[in-house]
Amino acid sequence: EKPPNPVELLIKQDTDRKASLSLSSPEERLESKVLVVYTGGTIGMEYNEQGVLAPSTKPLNDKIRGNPLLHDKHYEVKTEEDDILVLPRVKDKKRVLYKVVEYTPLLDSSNMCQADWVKMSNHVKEYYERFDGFVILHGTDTLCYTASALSFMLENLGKPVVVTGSQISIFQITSDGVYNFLGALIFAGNYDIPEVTVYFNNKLTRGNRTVKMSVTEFDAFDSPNCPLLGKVGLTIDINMKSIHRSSQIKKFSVHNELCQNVGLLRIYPDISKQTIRSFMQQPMEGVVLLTYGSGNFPTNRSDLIEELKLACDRDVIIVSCSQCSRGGTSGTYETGKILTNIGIINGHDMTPEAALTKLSYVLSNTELSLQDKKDMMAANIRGELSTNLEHRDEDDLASTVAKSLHISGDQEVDKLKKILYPAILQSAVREGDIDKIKDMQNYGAELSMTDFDGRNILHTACSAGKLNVVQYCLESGVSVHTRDNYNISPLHEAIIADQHDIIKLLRKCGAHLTNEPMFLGDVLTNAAARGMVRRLESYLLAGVNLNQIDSIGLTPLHAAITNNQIDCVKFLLLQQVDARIKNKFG
Ligand code: ASN
Repeated sequence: EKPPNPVELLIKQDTDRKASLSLSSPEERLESKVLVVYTGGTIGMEYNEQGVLAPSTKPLNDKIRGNPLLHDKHYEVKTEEDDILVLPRVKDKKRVLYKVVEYTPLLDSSNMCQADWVKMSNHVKEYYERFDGFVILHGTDTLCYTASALSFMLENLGKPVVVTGSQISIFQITSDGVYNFLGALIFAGNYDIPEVTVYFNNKLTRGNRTVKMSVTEFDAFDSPNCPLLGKVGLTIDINMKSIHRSSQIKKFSVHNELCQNVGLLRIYPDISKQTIRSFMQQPMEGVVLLTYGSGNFPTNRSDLIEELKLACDRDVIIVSCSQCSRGGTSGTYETGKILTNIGIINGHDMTPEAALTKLSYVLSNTELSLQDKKDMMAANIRGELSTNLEHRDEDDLASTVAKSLHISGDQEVDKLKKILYPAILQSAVREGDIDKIKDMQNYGAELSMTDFDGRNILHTACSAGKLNVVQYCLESGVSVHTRDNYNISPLHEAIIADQHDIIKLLRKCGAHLTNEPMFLGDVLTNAAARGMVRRLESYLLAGVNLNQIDSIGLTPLHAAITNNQIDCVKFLLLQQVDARIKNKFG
């Protein structure tokens, strides 16, 4: 074995945050990685010999590599990932490095089915820890079904998944594809939006709220019952309050079984009893009934009601959604009440695509009782529906302070909020004062807000060792994946502070380090050389391999032995024994 050189050990990178500050400005230093899953769609189509559009035989990767808007060939890539493309610099944003995985065959989205959603979900799972965000390039025709399905299948999602496509192929000069793709990459690589979203024509919408509105316009999608999550113009505006976040302390997982026995039935005047009867036949298990207006159904058709009741009695779950795009079912009319009376579920303002894919998802959860499944269909689980629950009225602290400072105008007050709220929140966090944090939420503060250093309150809670605040943050959906302007994540903070209970809690929520293995090797040998046993334990709890070699090929054990750090040697040897026992006996 190569003898370690103590001088080299000393000049290795330090464990504190200065170690990651080797370059000058944050923009130059910060990178994020996005995985692009190219499934097909017009974006990569060309006219074939029959004169109709079909997936092109030319690789999209080559087309992208040759487009200076989509690839900066001068940027020096240091990551260990292969086939990396680089987005040109966008001011104040992280440099987005991305990799494209291309499906064979590429599909016109009319050919997509459940098996394709499973394939996409599994791709996100496979690359989840190595990438910061995901873009799915998809045909527009069934894009809303896919986005809705993924929103349910990707459980406890903590990273952005942005679905996009185009109306005109990227192989044509007038294509909308380049800008849709660019925007999707920027959102996936830069923003704390841990949802399945759709980015199209400068708008970011929630996937399970999105509907295709136009066959011909670039502005093809909308989310009529949910505010935009983001908008691109001269500035990029994010609607932080509307972002849906998982509030469970659980790791990301994929639910990749779906029930196929579901259907959509649109009611129309004079629909026959036979139509309903045959539609409800076995093996049908779940039906989305598209009713009139606010969920209304003809009360003068007892023959139809009888058929629906028979289906409900056979445990078919029927969910009523409106045929109108704006608004939802509410049971305001006698003609609506009649459905709830026989056991039909109120689907509120779900889109037909969301309701159908949610039914598939819910029905495949075989461990749930029938009543649980019905309750889940009526509840909001991924931001897909709004119930009539009353709205919390916020006393706006910022407006009051603005008044006393003689500041007016929405933009100025917003600016004040961005300075004031994180500062007050951060001090409440340091004191471990959850009540104060809750007060701030009532004043309109968003817990996921970041300060000028890109840090959220989870960063502070971790470094200050406030376990109660960390727990509260995670239950409120604050992301464990946000890296500040120095590339530090909350998990990294907890490691530097040797807060073992916090590290364990963060890990339960899927937190992981994103540093290249060699960098971690340097940090580990450095800690071992200095006798920092507790630090080594912190890294172990964070999921790091303690046998990782550093940039000169040494393991932490080498470093501990050379530097006579007996406690570290003991600890590292014990870990190796433990690992062997685990390997042998499971
Ligand atoms: N037929 C195409 C598709 O859905 C439409 C498009 O992508 N604009 O794949």
